[in-house]
Amino acid sequence: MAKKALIFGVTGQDGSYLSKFLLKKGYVVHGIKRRGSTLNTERIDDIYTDPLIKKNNFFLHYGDITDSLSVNNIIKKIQPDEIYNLAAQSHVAVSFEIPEYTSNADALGTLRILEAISKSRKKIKFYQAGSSEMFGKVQETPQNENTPFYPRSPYGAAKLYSHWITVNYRESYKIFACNGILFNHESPLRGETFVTKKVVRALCKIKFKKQKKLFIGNLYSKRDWGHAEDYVIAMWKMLQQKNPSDFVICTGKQYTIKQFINFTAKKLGIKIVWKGRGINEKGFDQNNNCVIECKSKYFRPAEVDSLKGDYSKAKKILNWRPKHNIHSLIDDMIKYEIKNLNNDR
Ligand code: NAP
Ligand code: F7E
Repeated sequence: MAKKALIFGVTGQDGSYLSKFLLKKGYVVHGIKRRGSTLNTERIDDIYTDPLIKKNNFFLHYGDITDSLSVNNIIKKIQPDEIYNLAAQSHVAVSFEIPEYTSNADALGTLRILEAISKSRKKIKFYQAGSSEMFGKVQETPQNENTPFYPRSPYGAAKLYSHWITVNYRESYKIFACNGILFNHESPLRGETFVTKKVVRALCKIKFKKQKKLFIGNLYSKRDWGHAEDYVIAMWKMLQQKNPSDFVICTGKQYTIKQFINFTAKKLGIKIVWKGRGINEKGFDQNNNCVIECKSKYFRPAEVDSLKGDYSKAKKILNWRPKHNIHSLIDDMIKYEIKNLNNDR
């Protein structure tokens, strides 16, 4: 019989890539979506069909990770073999604005799922979407599974709770539960307010004269950026092992935001000349138009300055390695933006 997967956060970037990957593997996939006043299924519209019209192996249910009743009822009803908890208020800067909600969803949400699994008669495997933001003010470089955590935001602190409660339920109730400690991963489907998508989108629009300027924050933080398509494979692999464990998933390479902008601009044939310092640093194009400007509103109360991971454990045990590098990632994102340039999004 086909395996059943239940995905919390199915409408997000990773939910979309993971659903497509699992469907290709022959899974029946159930996803939880939230009710919104506008449609939020854009990333999965290509795989969803209304079962009243045409049946396939992909089903959607309303639910919310902050609502214990819906979490319990759905798990009881679906009886999945595997649960992937990708649901979260995932924006670090926004977590400073709505810290209580972020903690409810990103910390207690995980507890709600684990509690339902622990009460289930069926053995359900569990994947928790942990984050390199838990390393925050990094205690060593590169970061691996043994690096001490030091979160720098309500988001990072909430994810840290989820990490340890997952370990605790694994040890207390023998649940097959894994923490993926994933570093930044991007794609054409990345949310529009994350820095990579914001940069690629703005520079494509600037190139085709649909936008004049990109307003940006800290140009000097460093990130280890991978492609979501590669990272969802690692999530699945973790749940196929003999024993549950926690894994760092990353590329092992890091770049500044400024380098990311320069790479993207170069690919688009825009030559950026940087002038000024600090908040007054600006980027000018070949016609001396100011196309990039720093704004204090995009800086955070506390920054994670530098992230660079070590995926040796995943390579050894999961036989996982990233296929994409920063250039194939940017190429993929540019291709998508240019194709959709005329869509009024
Ligand atoms: P994303 O695009 O922001 O997707 C988040 C998903 O969670 C969306 O489907 C969202 O639904 C859903 N969600 C938010 N609050 C919810 C709630 N209260 N109840 C139910 N669903 C809720 O994030 P992503 O980039 O795919 O990341 C997936 C997971 O990995 C997240 O937990 C994120 O924190 C974590 N993570 C991401 C990265 C990364 O670089 N992408 C790295 C490490 C860890 P709506 O569509 O309705 O908003
Ligand atoms: O910021 C700087 C910003 O918002 C990256 C989430 O998926 O990855 C993501 O969190 C860096 C930061 O991602 C802007 O200050 C400059 O240093 O794209 P981001 P993030 O905060 O690293 C981790 C692993 C997750 O788990 C999270 O869920 O870029 N930056 N200027 C900017 N960032 C944004 N968003 N917007 C700017 O204008």
